[in-house]
Amino acid sequence: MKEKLQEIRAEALDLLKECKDKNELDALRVRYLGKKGELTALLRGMGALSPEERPKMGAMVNEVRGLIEKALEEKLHALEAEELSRRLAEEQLDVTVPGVQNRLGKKHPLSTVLDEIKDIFLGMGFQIATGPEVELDHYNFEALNMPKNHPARDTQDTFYITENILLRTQTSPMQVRVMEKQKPPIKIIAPGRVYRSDEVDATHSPLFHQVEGLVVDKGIRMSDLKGTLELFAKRLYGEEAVVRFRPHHFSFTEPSAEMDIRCFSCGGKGCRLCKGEGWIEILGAGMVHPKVLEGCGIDPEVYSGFAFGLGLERIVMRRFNIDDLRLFFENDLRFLEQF
Ligand code: 2NM
Repeated sequence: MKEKLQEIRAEALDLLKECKDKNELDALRVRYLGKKGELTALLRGMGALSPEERPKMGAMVNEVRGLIEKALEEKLHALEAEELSRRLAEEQLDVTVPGVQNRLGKKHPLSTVLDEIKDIFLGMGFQIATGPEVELDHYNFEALNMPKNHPARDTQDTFYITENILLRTQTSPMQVRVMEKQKPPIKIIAPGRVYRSDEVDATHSPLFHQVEGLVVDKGIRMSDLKGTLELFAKRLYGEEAVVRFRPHHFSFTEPSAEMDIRCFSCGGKGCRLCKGEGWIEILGAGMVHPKVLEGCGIDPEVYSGFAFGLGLERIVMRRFNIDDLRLFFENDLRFLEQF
């Protein structure tokens, strides 16, 4: 029996040395230490021994069991260490290899100036309203005091989708939507894309951008319009900017005006930029027509307001000396990278 025990011990330790993975290791554990394992079988056979020999033999079996357990444990650690270093070698990362360089994009010049304009009005307490580019005739024309057959409609070269659905020709429909939903005080700008069926050339595009503004409250007067828009011009063009207002006509405002700034290129003497005028038109504006307020559910006897609208492209073209509006929409990197 002693010999058998030594045999098992030698064999188990030999096999353990050869063992290559955890599965083999588990199989060995079962074979030697399991319930039906070889050591257990040996213990069962102890009934045949004399009472004096039994404890000695028991102690020897337990010693061998301990040895095998210890060897199993060590082998397990060795296998795990081997596995770890194999994976570390396999998954090695060279953190010094340079990364893939992504080319950094640039802000579109229209966005640069639009963001400036938004910041100026946000700073004056305006909120920004945006809405659909596909509009109902009602919002684009009817509610702005331009009923069907109104002559002002002809000047807008509208893209119609159906008789009553169109691409907005201005962002004022957004202001009508706000007036219908919200009680005064209202103080918003509506920036966004607008569409007109123009022939494309250096100064015309079927898609361009407007920023319109609207202020409605009790006691809003023409002087509020003038003060707000002059402040806007000074923020956009610098404190030295000089503005003037000329009478004009829009169906949705009464009275109406256009605001010019003194030419920043020639100082008012007349040059190529201002076409000899000495002044450059910046925006249109006026006191919101009582019919427009009324149509939106705002009592013109209680409230009054002013509104204005400007074309973004023309302002950006003058700012950066861009002579062809088509450049904004062609996505030519040679153009876009200059800003
Ligand atoms: C302009 C010029 C003058 C304008 C009017 C309105 C509204 F909705 F309140 F009636 N929104 N925008 C307006 C007024 C737009 O663009 C040159």
